[in-house]
Amino acid sequence: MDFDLTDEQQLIRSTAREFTEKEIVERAKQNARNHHFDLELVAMLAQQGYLGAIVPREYGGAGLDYLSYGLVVEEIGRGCSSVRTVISVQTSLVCSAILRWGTEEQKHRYLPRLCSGEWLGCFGLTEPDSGSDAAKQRTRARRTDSGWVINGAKMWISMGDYARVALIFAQTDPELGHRGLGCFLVDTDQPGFQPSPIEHKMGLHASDTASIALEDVEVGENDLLGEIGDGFKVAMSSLDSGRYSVAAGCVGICQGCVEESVAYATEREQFDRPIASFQLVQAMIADMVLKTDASRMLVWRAGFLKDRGRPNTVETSIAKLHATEAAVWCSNTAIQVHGGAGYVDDHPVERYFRDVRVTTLYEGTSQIQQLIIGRAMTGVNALVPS
Ligand code: COS
Repeated sequence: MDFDLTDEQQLIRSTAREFTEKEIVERAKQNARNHHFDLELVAMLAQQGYLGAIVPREYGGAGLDYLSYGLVVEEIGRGCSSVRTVISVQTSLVCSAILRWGTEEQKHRYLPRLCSGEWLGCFGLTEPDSGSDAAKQRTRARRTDSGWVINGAKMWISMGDYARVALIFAQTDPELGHRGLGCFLVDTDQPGFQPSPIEHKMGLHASDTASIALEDVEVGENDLLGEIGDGFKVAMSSLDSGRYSVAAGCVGICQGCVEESVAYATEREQFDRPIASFQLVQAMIADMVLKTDASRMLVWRAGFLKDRGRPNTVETSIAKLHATEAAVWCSNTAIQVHGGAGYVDDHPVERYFRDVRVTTLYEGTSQIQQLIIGRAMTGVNALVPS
């Protein structure tokens, strides 16, 4: 087993770290304070090649392997989860779906625009009444002479207010259950597509989150991704990539917690000595390191499997479950190390704590990941009544 990164991967990681230090860290605090979705920064991400990192070069992407993509996401995630969210949604949820399920025409139409940042995309799966049970879509797509008309509502959609193209999942025939779902490439520039920002979130203040009303939204014949009936698989395969990206971002938060806690504990003095000299403080830091390393190894394993085209849904769920829970723990503990100083946004740990909370909820709750892992281990599906 080889734990060494290649020279190229090391360069990709150090470049992402430098970019994060130079462009993201300071803006993160101000953007969070001002609840500002920073389009200038989004353009910089595109210029770095981070908006379509795993998309092959022929479609305008950076052509990175998954492990390298994970390294980039970890570094950006250490700087700012709101910025990391842009990368995760654009790359993992939107681009990866088009890459895997799109026709050549769809790939050439959408991927270069998404990778260059000319267009933002969003992933319209969750609904007010359909969260963990993603197959129970109430949004309906009805056939017309020229394509489809969609009516319904979506909820908790990252970048929903800014997206130029939306992947909208909709039911075409309720009798068919998840096999009736379709995934539609929706042009958001039409009156029936009505996003509104969701206010008063606990964290991710610099990220856009929308609810979307869909009223007679028109979709052309050629704007279906895959076939009718593929919709659920499109969603699940995109989430395999999205959960990986969230997990990698959470490794970045864990790493940030370690670095910030070490810096603070070695500088801050109490009882006439640095608080780092107290065993109980060292124990907190040691446990953070433990959780960071374990999470990173799980993310790398999932990336390794993805790069070899091997099944990885369960391993991705393990990485997502572990890394998100670890990041919640680490950010809470990092505040403990900082004491009162960690309760205001002078130090990033305050923002880590608020931003990370959603990661055990979105892209599949921790309980959904446990059920995916439990089903794979036991062969028993706890989601269907016995
Ligand atoms: N990739 C491709 N296809 C997949 C897949 C994957 N990772 N996982 C499942 N499928 C396919 C299955 O093979 C099955 O295909 P068939 O219809 O041919 O049999 C189909 O999808 C249904 O799969 P499954 O039986 O696992 O579906 P369930 O209804 O049991 O759903 C869970 C399972 C709970 C795992 C799913 O609903 C889920 O992930 N929920 C959470 C949703 C979520 O994360 N939402 C947050 C969105 S925020 S962006």
